[in-house]
Amino acid sequence: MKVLYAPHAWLADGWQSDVRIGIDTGGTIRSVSRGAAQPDDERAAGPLLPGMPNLHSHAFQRAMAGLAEEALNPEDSFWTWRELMYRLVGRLTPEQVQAIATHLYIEMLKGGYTAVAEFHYLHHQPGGTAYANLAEMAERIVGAAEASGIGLTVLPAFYAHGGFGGQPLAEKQLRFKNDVARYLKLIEGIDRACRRIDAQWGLCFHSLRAATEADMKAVLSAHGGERPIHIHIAEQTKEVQDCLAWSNRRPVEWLYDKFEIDRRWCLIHATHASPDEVHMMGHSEAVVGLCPTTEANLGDGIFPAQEFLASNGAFGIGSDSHVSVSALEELRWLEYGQRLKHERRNRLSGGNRPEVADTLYTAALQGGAQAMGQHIGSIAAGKRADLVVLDGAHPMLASVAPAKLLARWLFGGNDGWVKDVMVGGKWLVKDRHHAGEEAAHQAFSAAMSALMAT
Ligand code: NGQ
Ligand code: ZN
Repeated sequence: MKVLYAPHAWLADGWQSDVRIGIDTGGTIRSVSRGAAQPDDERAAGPLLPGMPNLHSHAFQRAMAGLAEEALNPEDSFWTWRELMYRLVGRLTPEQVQAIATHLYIEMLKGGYTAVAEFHYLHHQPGGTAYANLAEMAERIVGAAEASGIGLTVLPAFYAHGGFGGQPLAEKQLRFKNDVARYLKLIEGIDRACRRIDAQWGLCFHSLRAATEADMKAVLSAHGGERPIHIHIAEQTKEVQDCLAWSNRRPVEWLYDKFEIDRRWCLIHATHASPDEVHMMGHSEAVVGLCPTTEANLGDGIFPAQEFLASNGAFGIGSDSHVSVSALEELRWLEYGQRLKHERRNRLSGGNRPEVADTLYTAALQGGAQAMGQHIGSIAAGKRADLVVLDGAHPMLASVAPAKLLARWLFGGNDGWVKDVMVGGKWLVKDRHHAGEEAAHQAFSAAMSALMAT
């Protein structure tokens, strides 16, 4: 058992000073107490926060971040971006996926994320033939998590159709394809790989476009447990229109109609939710997975977050396509989207917490932890020791009252203020450096050169 002393730490009831955290050799927090530092204590070099869960990632898309920002068509949209994304999908090898993901996960750690839920749908070879090892691609994701040390929940996405009502897939989508039987087989391989590094896995349906009601029911009846269940939903108005044309219901409405939506569910985006749907989601225990920088980048629209929070809704954040790999930037843009929409300031504050940053950070920790299905998200006994230390010597932080620390960082700071990062009791980032970063940079650069040449 070691003890980490922090001059200021973000506990369930807000900032506390002189906090001593007992961490066992397995990396779990065993005690949290108040008191002066003892001679053997390790000292955090600044304010201590729980690390942020990143509840939605498509790791391979990091390879194209910033490379699809060229106006090629006056109607450029999510759907034209998707065509560019599919070009990348058509070329990636397992080695490249691992190199991209490893590099990305190290970036995530430095950006304040200590766990990631990988919404994984690139399963097979180009054309759709399975790899000799059915779980080859998923094992590359597990390998990346292992090399970086980040906490992982793998979400193998079920993807069998190209539109509502079981439409066939396009050729370029065949790498994603499984039927229910092969999907369940794939999960067996993923379960084995996850056990090796103490990662979690959950169930996942790519979208209502990609899975039929029968598919979803078959998967859910094979795995009825407590695992998280993720799905993309209502990100685009076209998806809402297609769903209405097909079923006479909106996507969120359809989902709540057909399934018991409980705390296992994480609804990714839910951008175009009607007031009734906002109410339904808010009054269920599901988490909404918001990815503000990707949603902005893709021109999705703005989620009604203010109304959702007023309905008691739970949310977490994800970096999704990784145009930004920064917990701070997701939270900041979540709030800024609401300000731009409502033409007012300080929109997302909750309960008795007037500081917007405090509400954003706490809510995203809680929602993220739930959606990952892991014992993380707070500095408390029984939770994994996933911690972020801000640079206490930074003049912008050193001069600020403890109650303003989070706001100072989220609205006035940047990722460079993240100094040290711990996952499961191990320091992975020390003084802004990760021990694996040089090797990861090299492998990433090699993968990028090869991709650019094809
Ligand atoms: C994805 N990504 O699966 O990677 C999706 C786009 C789709 C985002 N929505 C593809 N950010 O939804 O069909
Ligand atoms: Zn996504």
